[in-house]
Amino acid sequence: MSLDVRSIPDRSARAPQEGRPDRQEDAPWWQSAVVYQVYPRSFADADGDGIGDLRGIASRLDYLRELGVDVLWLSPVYPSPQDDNGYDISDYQDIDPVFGSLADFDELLAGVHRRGMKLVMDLVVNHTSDEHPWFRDSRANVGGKRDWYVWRPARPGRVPGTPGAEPNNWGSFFSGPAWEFDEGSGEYYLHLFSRKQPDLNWENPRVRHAVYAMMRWWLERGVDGFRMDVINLVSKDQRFPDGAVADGAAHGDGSPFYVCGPRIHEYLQEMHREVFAAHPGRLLTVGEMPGVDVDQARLFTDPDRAEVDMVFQFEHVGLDHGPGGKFDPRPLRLSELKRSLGRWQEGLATTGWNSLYWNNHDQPRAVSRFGDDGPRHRELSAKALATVLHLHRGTPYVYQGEELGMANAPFAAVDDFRDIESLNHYAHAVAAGADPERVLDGLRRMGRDNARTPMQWDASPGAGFTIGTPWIAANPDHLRVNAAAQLADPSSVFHHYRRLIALRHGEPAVVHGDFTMLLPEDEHLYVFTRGLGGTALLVAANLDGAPRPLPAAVLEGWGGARVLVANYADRPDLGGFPVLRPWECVVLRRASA
Ligand code: ISL
Repeated sequence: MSLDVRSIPDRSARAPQEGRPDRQEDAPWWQSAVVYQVYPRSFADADGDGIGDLRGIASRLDYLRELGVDVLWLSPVYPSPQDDNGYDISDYQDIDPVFGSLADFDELLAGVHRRGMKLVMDLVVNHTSDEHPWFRDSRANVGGKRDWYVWRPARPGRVPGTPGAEPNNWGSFFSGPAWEFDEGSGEYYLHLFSRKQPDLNWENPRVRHAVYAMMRWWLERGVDGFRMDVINLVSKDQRFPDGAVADGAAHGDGSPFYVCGPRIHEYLQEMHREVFAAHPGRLLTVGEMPGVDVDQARLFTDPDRAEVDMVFQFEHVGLDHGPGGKFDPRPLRLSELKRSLGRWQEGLATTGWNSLYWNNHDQPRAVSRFGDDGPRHRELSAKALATVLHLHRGTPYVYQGEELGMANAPFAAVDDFRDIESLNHYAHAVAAGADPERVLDGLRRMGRDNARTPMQWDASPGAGFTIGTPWIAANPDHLRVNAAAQLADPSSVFHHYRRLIALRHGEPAVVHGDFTMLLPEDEHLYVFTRGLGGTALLVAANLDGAPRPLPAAVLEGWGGARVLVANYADRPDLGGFPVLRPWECVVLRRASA
């Protein structure tokens, strides 16, 4: 039987597991799902204040339905001083007025559910805002809250509050030391991120149970799961030793003492028992886990261990970081990318599950980073990258605007940036003597604000995002690159994503098939097969701007196979054209019966 994505029935009309082999009968729903991440600040602004909001999101749900995604992951919308755009939370059980109200939230959730989709909340519990009442009480040492956070005295023999007197040498992710001095008590508190994001003390069972109670409250309100921010950093080595100091670094690397720390599995199993176990089969849980390796990920996602469904790993988005870190990027070698993603496919093949992503609110735009955002190849390369990712085994995540091939923004000067990570990095690097132009260049290429410019709905002055002044400038390319234009064009990047998502819903081999990487050493071609029972898929992509021949051996046995997806309109099959044109991709299917 051949399968044409255009003939795949609408999801709402489909009996989900019908006709699948036994092995897939009981597969969790999220294995065949596609998640769409919304960064509320930048998605849609209903009230014209220049900042996106919940009513804005609600007004765009039909667009997501048209794209065909199953789940909406909402980045934080809780009350927050917005030091880190909402990843610094001052009240876990309310909505920030800038985004709306709890009533708006309930309406959004109902709208999501009415359309047969689910909604996953961002859970940020490694740290709170320093303006959270828990931290205020902790700092003032009232209400028994002192040990809800991580407080330590100065390094022995040092004068508290003077340079170098921090309890240890750990650096924060956002530049500077990971400890902040508190005049009132003469002690320091730990903050792995900004000084307005103090780390909670997970050693304290009261903290953990307060978090679990809050999670249950959201689940009772109807949300369908959690994306858990840096959840593998919550357990710290209680000795808090100094970390190794790399050449030229101002601070030590504390990560060996808090990445997948001593009690992390115990905590996640406890959370599962206390929160998730009451909702069997209903939720999606994904742990964001910087520094996690594939062996750890298998433990986290082994269903028998009852921790989380899947993790976000960072290996593939770290491959282009240079010796000076993420803001000192180096060219990506395709063979390294394939080695990395291939190892994750293999490592989680029989136990656990992958999440798949190129983009999120912390990463520069994939089409600029791994593709080619110039006029000739932007659409082709966006489609090729999407095809490669979506044909892997795992749950794909689409970040807002990725489905339009949105590109990095042309930031002219440091004043154009808003992100605390970029601004802190600039200030520290320039103060340390770095060339400001070079630092800016790093921010332009790798800065998180590239992902945070307004969603490009149409060609109007506010990009259809706002009628006011956006909090961060819209990319001027919205005149050409926007949803309105792409919805009307069947050959657009948007419709390519729609086809890939439909393919996942209709083709069990995409969801459950095994994975075999071909041509691992090739620096231009990304080629692999998927197989399930008598069905086989061949995915071949040229991730380069020059034509590249496909080795004949790859095509053996694929004569006459049906093309399921392609990004050049005139690609009938591979038989007569074993050369892949610039950024060309193709997915073939053959079935033995
Ligand atoms: O982008 C990064 C800094 O280089 C990452 O290390 C990022 O900080 C890390 O992936 C954790 O991200 C999450 O937690 C942060 C928040 O700023 C990010 O937006 C969030 O995704 C602190 O809550």
